[in-house]
Formats: sequence, C-alpha cells, structure tokens
Amino acid sequence: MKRIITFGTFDVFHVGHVNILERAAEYGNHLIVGVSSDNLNYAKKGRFPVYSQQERCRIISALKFVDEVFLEESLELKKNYILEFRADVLIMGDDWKGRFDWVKDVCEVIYLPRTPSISTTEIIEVVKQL
Ligand code: C2G
Repeated sequence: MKRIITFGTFDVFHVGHVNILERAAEYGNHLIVGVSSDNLNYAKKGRFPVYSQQERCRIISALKFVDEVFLEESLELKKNYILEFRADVLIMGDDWKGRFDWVKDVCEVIYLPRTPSISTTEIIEVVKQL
C-alpha cells in the first residue's frame, strides 16, 4: 500500500488541477490532499481565494481518485502532515521544484510537470474582461 500526499489551493478548480491529482493518484493506492486554508492563501498570495476553504475541500473530496482531504494551515508544517498521514511520497507541480526537498528525510518527493497555459490567475483575468 503506497500513500501519496499532495497540496494546493485548488481555487477556481480547473483541468490543470484534475491532471495533477489524477497523475499523483497513479503513483500509489491512496491519495491524500492538503487544501490550503483561506488564511494560508492570504499569507502566500495577498488575497483570499474566490472559493472558501469549505467549498474547495468539498470539490476535492468529490473526485473519484482522491481518498482523504484535510486543511493545510501552514507551509512549514509539511513534514508534520506527511508523518501524521503516513505518506510515502509527496507530489507537487514543478512550479514548486526544489522547494520541498527539505522533507526528503521523511518521504520521497516528486515534482510533476504543470499543465501548460492554464492558471487560476489567468482565469480570473479573463472573467474580469467579460
Ligand atoms: N498545477 C498544475 N498545472 C497548472 C496549475 C496548477 O499542475 N496549470 C498544480 C500545481 O503545480 C500544484 C497544484 O496544481 O501542485 C495546485 O496548484 P495551486 O492551487 O496553484 O496550489 P498552490 O497555491 O501553489 O499551493 O503547500 C503547497 C501549496 O499549498 C500549493
């Protein structure tokens, strides 16, 4: 049994999010997703997400290849979450390449290529122009 963990805000859910979660799930038998809290998102990006943490958790929980969802309150707690959920592998998109190598003493770390040409920020800009 191989347990995979991944993290993200998953705001304005789009196909790039589906792709990374589906590919992450293929690396093991159990996919755990840490959804960034509203406050963590504000700290990282200087704005609150469009969708609340409850809504974002509900969307991620509804995906057939996701087994467990929890709220990620801090980037620095990554190692604690990995140990708490007994994850064997951390998977992130390669926009985070190298940034979580510091957890390599507790699990394997894999960065997968991002889906090109789609992001929440771009979607927000497109919608603003309508
Ligand atoms: N992603 C992707 N392709 C895109 C957009 C996003 O593969 N076109 C991936 C990201 O690389 C990330 C995941 O989808 O692995 C979630 O992306 P975001 O919601 O932007 O997450 P972020 O705000 O970067 O939060 O602890 C880590 C953070 O919580 C990650």
